[in-house]
Amino acid sequence: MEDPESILFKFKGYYFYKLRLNIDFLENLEDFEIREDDVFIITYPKSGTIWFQQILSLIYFEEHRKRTANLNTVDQVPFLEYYSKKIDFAERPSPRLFSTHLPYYLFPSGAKNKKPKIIYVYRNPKDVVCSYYYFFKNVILKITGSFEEFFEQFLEGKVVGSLWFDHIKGWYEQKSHFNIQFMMYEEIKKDLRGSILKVCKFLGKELSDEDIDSVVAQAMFENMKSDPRANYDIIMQSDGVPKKGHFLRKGTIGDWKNHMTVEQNERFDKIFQREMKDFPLKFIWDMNDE
Ligand code: PPS
Repeated sequence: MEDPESILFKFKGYYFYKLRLNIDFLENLEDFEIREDDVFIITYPKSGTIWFQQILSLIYFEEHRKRTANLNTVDQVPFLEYYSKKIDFAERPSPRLFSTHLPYYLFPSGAKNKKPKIIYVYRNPKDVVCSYYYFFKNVILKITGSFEEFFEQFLEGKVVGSLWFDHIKGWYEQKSHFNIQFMMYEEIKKDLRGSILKVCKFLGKELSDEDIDSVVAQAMFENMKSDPRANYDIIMQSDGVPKKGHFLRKGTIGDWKNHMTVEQNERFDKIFQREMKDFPLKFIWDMNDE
């Protein structure tokens, strides 16, 4: 297994990708000027970030919804701390849409006063670790090791996003300081339309039934996977290294059962029970779970 340090950058106790990290920006992130009408998607990696980028872009941009302009989702809802193109955020018209993997304590402090809308999307961490493994193996191309090795790294928090448990608990415990809506990947998967309506309500966006139909259709896994504006393949190709994988891999619930051994699963359950004791948000581990 390649030394994880070769792709990681540690800043104030939290691991970032070195690649495309805007380090100057990071140093000044605390003071980044927040607007009241900004909207943020916050995720731990591999929890539905690009899915929600697509959903937000479709909700906010009629030209995206109606396909009248050739918009790349990632440019419509750019990452705060990573860039595919350098963007002057101060010049961007409101409402600005962002995505980020930041932990609560690195988030711009102005958010506590300005109360921009924040959507925190979380996913069951067994599927996160599987999705993450394939991402490193086939997309980032930096690990040649086994799932077992990656699993250990994930449990140690030696991955981008650091410890999954700290990320979600941190945001949840701090929720009263923010205007934040928690959304579960698995619920979105099971009820895409209902989830989009819930998000529209939180955002104060009223779309016609026809517009909602269009958002739902274009946010479905198969449709995103085949849409070059939404599937991120363009970003993967941009560093000139041929990749074997895709950001949109399986998009399902319970793939962990195909990867984790009984022993790994039992260990994970024990850690989960210890770390998430009294944590009130629900988790779904299987497609058939309610
Ligand atoms: S990243 O690298 O952190 O931005 O990755 P992220 O986008 O958070 O997560 C990637 C996983 O989300 C799945 N995905 C979807 N699932 C269902 N429906 C739709 N429309 C969708 N879009 C993205 C994607 O397939 C990755 O999960 P896996 O399990 O690897 O397929």
